[in-house]
Amino acid sequence: MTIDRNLDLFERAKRSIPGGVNSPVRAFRAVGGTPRFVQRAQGAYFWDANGQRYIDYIGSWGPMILGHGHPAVLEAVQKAALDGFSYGAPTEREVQLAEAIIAAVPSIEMLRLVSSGTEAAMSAIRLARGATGRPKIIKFEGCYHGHADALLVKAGSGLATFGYPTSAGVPPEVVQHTLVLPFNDVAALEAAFAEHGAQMAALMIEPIAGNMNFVRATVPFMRRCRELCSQHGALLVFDEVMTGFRVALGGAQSVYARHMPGFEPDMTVLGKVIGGGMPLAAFGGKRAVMEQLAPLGPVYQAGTLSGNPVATACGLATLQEISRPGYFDALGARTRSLISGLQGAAAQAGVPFCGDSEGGMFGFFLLPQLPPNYTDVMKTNGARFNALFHGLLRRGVYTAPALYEAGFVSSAHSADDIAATVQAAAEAMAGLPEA
Ligand code: KE4
Repeated sequence: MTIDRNLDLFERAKRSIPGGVNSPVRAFRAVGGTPRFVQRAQGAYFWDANGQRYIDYIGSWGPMILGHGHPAVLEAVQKAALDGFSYGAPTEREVQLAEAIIAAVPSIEMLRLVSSGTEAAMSAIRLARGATGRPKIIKFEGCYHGHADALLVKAGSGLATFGYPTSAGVPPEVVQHTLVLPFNDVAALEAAFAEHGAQMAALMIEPIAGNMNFVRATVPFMRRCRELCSQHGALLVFDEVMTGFRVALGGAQSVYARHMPGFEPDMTVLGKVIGGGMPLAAFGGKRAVMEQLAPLGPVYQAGTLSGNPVATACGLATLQEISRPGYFDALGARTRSLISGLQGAAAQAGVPFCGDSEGGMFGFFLLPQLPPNYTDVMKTNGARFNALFHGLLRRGVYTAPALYEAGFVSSAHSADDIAATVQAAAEAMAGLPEA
């Protein structure tokens, strides 16, 4: 009888780590089954505890845009580690990384490096409140900005009422200033600003919402976000932890600027790709706002490992590789070929399917058309999604273990990997349970 080392490790892990994982989505609770414990990864692949190879469309939830173990990144990390792991003092490489990010994202004049997207988003909210002297913030249903208390909120009863905590341990008064609105709903947005505009510090949004799979903010909706923030003196904060340096070198904001010349958010939150797989994130924006941060200004923010010298080496080497001419054109074409291949397989199997992608980020739905908001995303038949997930997994294709998560293609994914994935999907779709 063959031993399943993933199962053994999962049972062992559950004895010392809550749920056996260090982040909930890894536990496969939404899709069922046993999480794959990764032994090693290289390029577009990882191998699990049983030695089974998978084509990896998660890539650490976005950071591994070059694929695992890119030689130039590996060399940079190995070299940096020899010079020391952490100093708690400034280094030249932090300045180089800040300059590289600022060069790629024109809306950012200054930034602060931190260690996670949660920390970056939390700090951006505090800074927005400190800079404006206002308490209230808007977020959108289906958008996730990390697990800071003020952002663990679900929509209130009425559209313009404040939210309720989504987690135990968050007292209602902590989220009393957080308004949760439906994504892509201009009327709800206008009502919220009409009622609370004078108190509004910030509107935080995932421009392409990867935490409800892949839902774009429409251009008219994004235009109103920008207009209403400007009109009421609130800061428009783009959470580009997932989309930054993933959908384009300039992030999703550069995609919107193509439709609205001159479009810029006031602040941007970054993570994932800028660390290249090491713990590193950032938040940045206009100088006048950023200079409100300690030690210059009254808004406190700090971190022992912020700007860590090994992480900045990893991030800088990653950004250098993805800044090469034509990198995103090629990555975008490869990702589109995956979506069109899956669409063809679904049509062949008579399965309702739609998908979308931008750069190296994609999403697909077992729905006839792209959903504009979280309510519609969740109309997906969960049993069918889970059957497809496991059908792909059994065939060595690792996609997101939840229907509200996005997928990621790296520049290490070959045309053959895409073809193998489409073939696996065609076989898996042929046997899906009825909707
Ligand atoms: P972290 O604290 O996990 O580094 O970043 C939080 C965060 C902030 N903003 C956006 C848009 C994000 O997508 C994330 C984290 N993304 C999830 C995937 N949906 C990370 C995976 C996980 O939670 O394990």
